[in-house]
Amino acid sequence: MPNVLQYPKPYMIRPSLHCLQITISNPVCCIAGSFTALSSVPKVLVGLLFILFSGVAYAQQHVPLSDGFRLERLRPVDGHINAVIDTDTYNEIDDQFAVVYALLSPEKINVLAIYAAPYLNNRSTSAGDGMEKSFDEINRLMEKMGREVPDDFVFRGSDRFMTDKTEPVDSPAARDLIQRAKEADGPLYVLTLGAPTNVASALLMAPEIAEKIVVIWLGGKGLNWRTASEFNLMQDPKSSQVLFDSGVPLVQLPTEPVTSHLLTTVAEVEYYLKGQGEIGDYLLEIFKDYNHGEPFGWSKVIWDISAVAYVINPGWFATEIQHSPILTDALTYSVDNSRHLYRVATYLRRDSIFRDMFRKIQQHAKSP
Ligand SMILES: [Ca+2]
Repeated sequence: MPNVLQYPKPYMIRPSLHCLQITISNPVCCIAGSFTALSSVPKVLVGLLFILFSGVAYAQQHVPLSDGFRLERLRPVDGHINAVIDTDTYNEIDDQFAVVYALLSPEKINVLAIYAAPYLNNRSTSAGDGMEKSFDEINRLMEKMGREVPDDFVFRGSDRFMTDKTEPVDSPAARDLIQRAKEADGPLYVLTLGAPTNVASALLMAPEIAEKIVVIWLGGKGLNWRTASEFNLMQDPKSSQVLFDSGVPLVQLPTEPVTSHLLTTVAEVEYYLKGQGEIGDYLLEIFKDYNHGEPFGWSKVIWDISAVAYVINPGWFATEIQHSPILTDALTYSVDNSRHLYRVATYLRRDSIFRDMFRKIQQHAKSP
């Protein structure tokens, strides 16, 4: 007979689903599970308390915000907001649309600063090179919009990805975000359009800014997808884990199956943007240049405009409040219903978003 059957049944702790979920995130619960072998009531009670407080401690190890406070910050955006944009602008061609769209929406968004984010793909030789190319592209966009770049408006970000989720990458962007967050009267929205290295680093360098910012992140896949992995998340898994673990008020806009609806075509972009000022022609040019293959029947997702559209009109999105997932090292989601809450999008209205963006670029071209 196995020894376990000899223990008195009244004192056994059957591992509940809740305990198993905590065990995933906190190995100390495995120790707590060993109390199954104990045979006195007080020890069992101590074990239960240990399990309970272990879970609470994990959920709050980064930022001691209450879910009430977090839910208030996660309410759909209403009215005029202050925002910064964190963008890997040159990694492909969608950040450019997003930056222009945000700057042409002053009725809703007061853009305080733009941060260059790192990326590494066939349009860069390293994460740092990608950040530099993004920095140049932000300034190019400003020039083509006929805008002078104010001092302290465009900042270089991380020159590398995080290698450990306790070690931030210091950068002018991370420092500016910390300073602006600390000085902000109301919530500062951080429109995060790439690998979240800059934002996660700022949260590690100054965890208290979680009380002052709301992160709107285009990244990861939907919670029911077979993997969480996509370009923004997989480039810097450590910073992505920080975002999900930190407790910062977070709105996730997944790629598939949500922002993947933001498809457009050469025919459509040409119809609405050709001849619509220097910036309209530039956006058309980079859109057409992006496809070096067969353009017949081709469409392209302009992912990043989702984060801008969300703060302009959250009514264009369907969202849910969920427990923040655990992003595993295998880049899958794990569930722990003792974790803090966040908001995740499940659907968006593609036509309303493109209609608003195309209209604003046309109006800009007509303005003196
Ligand atoms: Ca991007």
